Amino acid sequence: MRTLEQKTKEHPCFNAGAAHEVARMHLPVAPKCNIRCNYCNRKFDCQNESRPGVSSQILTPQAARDKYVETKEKMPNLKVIGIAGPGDALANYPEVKETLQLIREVDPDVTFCLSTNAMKLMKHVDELIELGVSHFTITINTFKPEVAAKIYRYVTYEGVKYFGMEGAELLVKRQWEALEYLTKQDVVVKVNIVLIKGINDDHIEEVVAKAKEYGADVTNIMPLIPVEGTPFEDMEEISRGELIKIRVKCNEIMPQMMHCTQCRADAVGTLGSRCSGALAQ
Ligand code: CLF
Ligand code: SF4
Repeated sequence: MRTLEQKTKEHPCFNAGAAHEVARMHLPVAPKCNIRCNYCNRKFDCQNESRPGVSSQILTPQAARDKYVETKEKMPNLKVIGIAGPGDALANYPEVKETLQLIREVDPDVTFCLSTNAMKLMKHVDELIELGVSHFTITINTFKPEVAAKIYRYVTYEGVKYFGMEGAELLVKRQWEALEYLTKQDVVVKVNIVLIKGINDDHIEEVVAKAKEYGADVTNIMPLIPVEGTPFEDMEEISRGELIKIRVKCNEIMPQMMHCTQCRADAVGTLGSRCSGALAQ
């Protein structure tokens, strides 16, 4: 059985050195979402952990297990299972739980990685850790509710939709609370930050500093890619050069992921390889 340290060493997102050696497989078992980001078009995958403009076929937990077994036979370097949508993993908790349980039955050692907006993380975190999830990603774009109110149209909590500042305050509070709790557990934690020009680009460094203060292991600044049909469709994109500059600056604060490929919710393979459609093969 590999230790947490070995699993991190052999995780293509958490260790750039493993990006071309070790494969990860996303299982698209989570179609629903419990918030509404202004950069999201729900015809496509969750942008908090994915390349926009592509949609994934949804798998049942059983089909996901079968797909994993089949893929592992062909891809012995497959060491990480990620749940990254296409909606929010925890808005589909029963399916996610069943998927993880079914895969553990056939492979006691594969690394479990999960990405979420954290709205429901506190409710499930202990059980997720018991199920074997060792690597977590939370997307946190700000700590300012007034900024969050510009990014999120609403959040759903206990069946009720909260709009504007009310929803923003709720989400921000729950995200940072979840981060603080998670980093005290024996797991590895990444914070994804979607950089949106004119919205949160003036305090990215502060978000990174706060993530560090809360105990995150790494942050991943991802550029917004505007998607047609969303409120942010006309937003200006940040250039590659500007992104690198911000990442390098933030790297002085805490470790940065520099090699994210903004892959899709059903991506399979190493990060450098063709990041799409592999499930259909
Ligand atoms: Fe998937 Fe994300 Fe786990 Fe990696 S992706 S759930 S941490 S196994 Fe990786 Fe893809 Fe970037 Fe995500 S390259 S979008 S950071
Ligand atoms: Fe879309 Fe992901 Fe935001 Fe949900 S969390 S609204 S799936 S971008």
